[in-house]
Amino acid sequence: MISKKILFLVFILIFLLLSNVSLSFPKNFSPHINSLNKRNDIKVYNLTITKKNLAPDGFTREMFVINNQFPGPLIEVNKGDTLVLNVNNDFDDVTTIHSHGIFQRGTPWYDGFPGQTQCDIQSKKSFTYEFQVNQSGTYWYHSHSKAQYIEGIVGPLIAHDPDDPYLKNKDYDEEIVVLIQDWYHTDSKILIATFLSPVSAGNEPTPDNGLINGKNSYNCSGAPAGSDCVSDAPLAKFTFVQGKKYRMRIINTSAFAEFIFSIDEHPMDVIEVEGMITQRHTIHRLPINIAQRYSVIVTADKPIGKYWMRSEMETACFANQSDTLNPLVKAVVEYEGSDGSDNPNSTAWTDSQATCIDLDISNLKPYEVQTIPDADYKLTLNVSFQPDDKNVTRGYINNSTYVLDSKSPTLLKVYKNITTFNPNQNAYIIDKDKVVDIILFNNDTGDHPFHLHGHVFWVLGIGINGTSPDYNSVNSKDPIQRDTVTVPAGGWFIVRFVSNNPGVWAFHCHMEWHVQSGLVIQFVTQPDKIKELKSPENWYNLCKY
Ligand SMILES: *[C@@H]1O[C@H](CO)[C@@H](O)[C@H](O)[C@H]1NC(C)=O
Ligand SMILES: *[C@@H]1O[C@H](CO)[C@@H](O)[C@H](O)[C@H]1NC(C)=O
Ligand SMILES: *[C@@H]1O[C@H](CO)[C@@H](O)[C@H](O)[C@H]1NC(C)=O
Ligand SMILES: *[C@@H]1O[C@H](CO)[C@@H](O)[C@H](O)[C@H]1NC(C)=O
Ligand SMILES: *[C@@H]1O[C@H](CO)[C@@H](O)[C@H](O)[C@H]1NC(C)=O
Ligand SMILES: *[C@@H]1O[C@H](CO)[C@@H](O)[C@H](O)[C@H]1NC(C)=O
Ligand SMILES: *[C@@H]1O[C@H](CO)[C@@H](O)[C@H](O)[C@H]1NC(C)=O
Ligand SMILES: *[C@@H]1O[C@H](CO)[C@@H](O)[C@H](O)[C@H]1NC(C)=O
Ligand SMILES: *[C@@H]1O[C@H](CO)[C@@H](O)[C@H](O)[C@H]1NC(C)=O
Ligand SMILES: *[C@@H]1O[C@H](CO)[C@@H](O)[C@H](O)[C@H]1NC(C)=O
Ligand SMILES: *[C@@H]1O[C@H](CO)[C@@H](O)[C@H](O)[C@H]1NC(C)=O
Ligand SMILES: *[C@@H]1O[C@H](CO)[C@@H](O)[C@H](O)[C@H]1NC(C)=O
Ligand SMILES: [Cu+2]
Repeated sequence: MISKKILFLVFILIFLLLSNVSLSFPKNFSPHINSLNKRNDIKVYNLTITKKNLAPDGFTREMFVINNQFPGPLIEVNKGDTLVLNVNNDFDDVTTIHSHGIFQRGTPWYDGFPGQTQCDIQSKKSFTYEFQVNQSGTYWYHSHSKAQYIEGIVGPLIAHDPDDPYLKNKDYDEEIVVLIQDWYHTDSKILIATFLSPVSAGNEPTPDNGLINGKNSYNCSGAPAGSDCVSDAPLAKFTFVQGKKYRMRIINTSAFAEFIFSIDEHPMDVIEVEGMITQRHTIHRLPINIAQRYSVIVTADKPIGKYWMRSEMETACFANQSDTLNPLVKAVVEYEGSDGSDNPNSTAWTDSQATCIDLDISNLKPYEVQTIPDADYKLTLNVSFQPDDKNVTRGYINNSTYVLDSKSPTLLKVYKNITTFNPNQNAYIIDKDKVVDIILFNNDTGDHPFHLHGHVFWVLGIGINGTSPDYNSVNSKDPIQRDTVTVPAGGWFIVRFVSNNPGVWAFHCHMEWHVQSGLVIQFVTQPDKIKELKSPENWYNLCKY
């Protein structure tokens, strides 16, 4: 007879395996794809934000950590779950948290955009964001205040779908999250002050380095004298088991730099673009702009050994080049069973890739056929950079540069029945349930990754400098849907979204420097319906300080 004690232990073990409790996950981010059976659960995360001296790449600087971690903890939900984020602001400035790509349907006050959807979370105060996630895919969360996300207030947010066709078909065994970003050694307050002064002439600060999952090495001979800097800091490491298939969820959390991502000698099959499952599409090198996300399936079918993971910064897109920047960010993919401490000697893919533009979306097809509605409202937006009356170069949309009004969020104004806004709020009211096309022209010599809050849009077409948009040649049959799209220098795009989510939704360039310089608009959608939604007490209390 088996003793009750053993039965109990076996029960505990099974419970631990099935539940979300992690016994030990030594790797950076290991999503739990085997805990999908619970539906409509409530997932609670405490995010305590503090400042700390850390050296992600060997160069020590003051930065932010969440729960003492950088990047912040992996947040995981299943489609249908309610996510509760208890944010504790434990440092000396205001903050906010935005869940990037999450629709916030019915909870527009939890979108986390200061001056648009909420008042700031004051220093030493807490705030709880609580919303249902009815979507699946690869997302991230970050501060939407100042330039805090590029200094550490950032982390991955994965929404699993038990019915994901690639999961059901056992096309992958495990998941790996890869966060790619650029990295600055100077405090963002100093960088912003310089950028928003006549001295910069609009040239953005050039990153000092790039990171993969918060790690890289740096050649300290490039650091200012007296810096606390150690060369050859350890790189991020990913372990592959030969024969296994991995879903790699790649998230670009850069402030400025675009990257091309690849793993030596391993092709990748794209299967997801920002929540939309696509048909398999094999590539070798993946361009991924700021705030964009892709899932790719990588098969560990090569000889046991070590291979470079490469994330190449596209410095050609930078206004200023840097002598000390090593644009090739590397991490190590190590097959279990490979020996020695030597570096990989693998060979890089050499496929050419046009620079400073998105992955060619004409090769990506939705997994499921969609019906694309016709547009009944077309909005033309012109992007430009111009010196203002103080000779500071700022970003303009239709000749108006956005000015943050953090004390009086637009959503709060809507609840006060105010629907006329200062022109510098760049507010566009969309009254009815409408299908909206944004035709955006870029009159600037740089490319810009534009992100729409609260929605995904169909990308009907993207054109480079010298071409003009033409409804006869764009794809309104089977385009992909995403929430971040890059307009090439001198080029244009047309995106289409269904405006049926009452709220205040930012549409902005995701380059942090350009948010600071005003390349932002906001859609106020269905103000009457907003007022039918009962905004919570804790949200009002944020404005009482
Ligand atoms: C979050 O913090 C609260 C209060 O400090 C604590 O009671 C709770 O257990 C924490 N929850 C998680 C999931 O860490
Ligand atoms: C999520 O989906 C369920 C079922 O379709 C629906 O009842 C609920 O209102 C949705 N919630 C949100 C936030 O979209
Ligand atoms: C404005 O700034 C630019 C770039 O720094 C400079 O070349 C130009 O002379 C300035 N113009 C005025 C009117 O100050
Ligand atoms: C860009 O380069 C110019 C010329 O080298 C330099 O004067 C300027 O300070 C640099 N700007 C930034 C933002 O690094
Ligand atoms: C670091 O940079 C210095 C100066 O450019 C160079 O001489 C040295 O070889 C570099 N070290 C490494 C390990 O790349
Ligand atoms: C991430 O986006 C930045 C900014 O557009 C870009 O420079 C960088 O190359 C991108 N990273 C990857 C891996 O594509
Ligand atoms: C890397 O080195 C190993 C061991 O020296 C060798 O067997 C392998 O062929 C090398 N791989 C490449 C791509 O050069
Ligand atoms: C935007 O730019 C396009 C092309 O440069 C021009 O035809 C159009 O009139 C401009 N629209 C606005 C609103 O400025
Ligand atoms: C933009 O605004 C400025 C200042 O109000 C004005 O001088 C200029 O003509 C405007 N440009 C366009 C293209 O409307
Ligand atoms: C807004 O207007 C509605 C009806 O038009 C009214 O019932 C409500 O009291 C007003 N709210 C405020 C804050 O003025
Ligand atoms: C586009 O840029 C050119 C050159 O900088 C400028 O003359 C023109 O007014 C700009 N047009 C718009 C619509 O901003
Ligand atoms: C577009 O191309 C034309 C012609 O080559 C060039 O003069 C112009 O500067 C380019 N515009 C931008 C914004 O890159
Ligand atoms: Cu931009």
